[in-house]
Amino acid sequence: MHGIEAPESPRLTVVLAGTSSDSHTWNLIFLQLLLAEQGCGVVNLGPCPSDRMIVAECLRVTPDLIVLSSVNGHGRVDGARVVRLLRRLPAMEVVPIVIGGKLDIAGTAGTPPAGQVEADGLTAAGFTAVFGDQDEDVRRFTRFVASVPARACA
Ligand code: B12
Repeated sequence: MHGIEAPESPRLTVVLAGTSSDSHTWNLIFLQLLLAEQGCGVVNLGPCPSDRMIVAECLRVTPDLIVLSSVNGHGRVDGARVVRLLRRLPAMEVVPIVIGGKLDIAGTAGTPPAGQVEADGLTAAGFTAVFGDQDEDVRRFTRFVASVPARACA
């Protein structure tokens, strides 16, 4: 996806993606703008990227942060699968990887306490942090992004 101004010297490089089954797009535009506002350069893989594409782009870009977004409610399954693939790679062992949005089809959205089971499952699969779809989740995400250090070798 193109057309959103990136900062000239990004503080962080972020790979942003939907999940393989998820065709929702405005969530990704929203997150790209939010991340750009925080001084991040964003490689937006768009909706429905295959797991293979996410893995290949993360290896190519070597981002400071990977952000997955789920809106169709399958993030709990699709996200867990792709984070396990990423965490198997030595280059992706310690990179912060987060997921947020609507993580299940019941609308519990990963927000504790209602979404604690989803959040715990996704953290156990390898995510550094899990966010729901509420305004408070977006605020928490913004604080999280501000706390991520750029890689020392960048
Ligand atoms: C537009 C839309 C579509 C369009 C998408 C077009 C496009 N190119 O984007 C189309 C028609 C394709 C579509 C299809 C489907 N949709 Co739809 N869709 C919507 C709708 C109306 C708006 C979504 C939107 O664009 N919102 C605007 C963006 C900016 O907000 P957002 O996506 O909600 O993202 C916010 C948060 O979720 C959060 N967030 C998201 N990701 C992340 C990540 C992080 C890290 C953080 C912190 C926060 C965060 O922040 C964002 C801003 O607040 C919603 C209902 C609604 N009013 O929300 C349903 C909705 C999302 N769709 C839904 C469903 C079920 C489907 C389908 C399965 C329907 C079907 N049976 O075919 C398919 C799924 C297709 C697929 N393969 O994914 C459900 C999801 C239910 C759930 N997950 O619990 C919703 C909620 C409708 C409903 N009430 O049932 N959809």
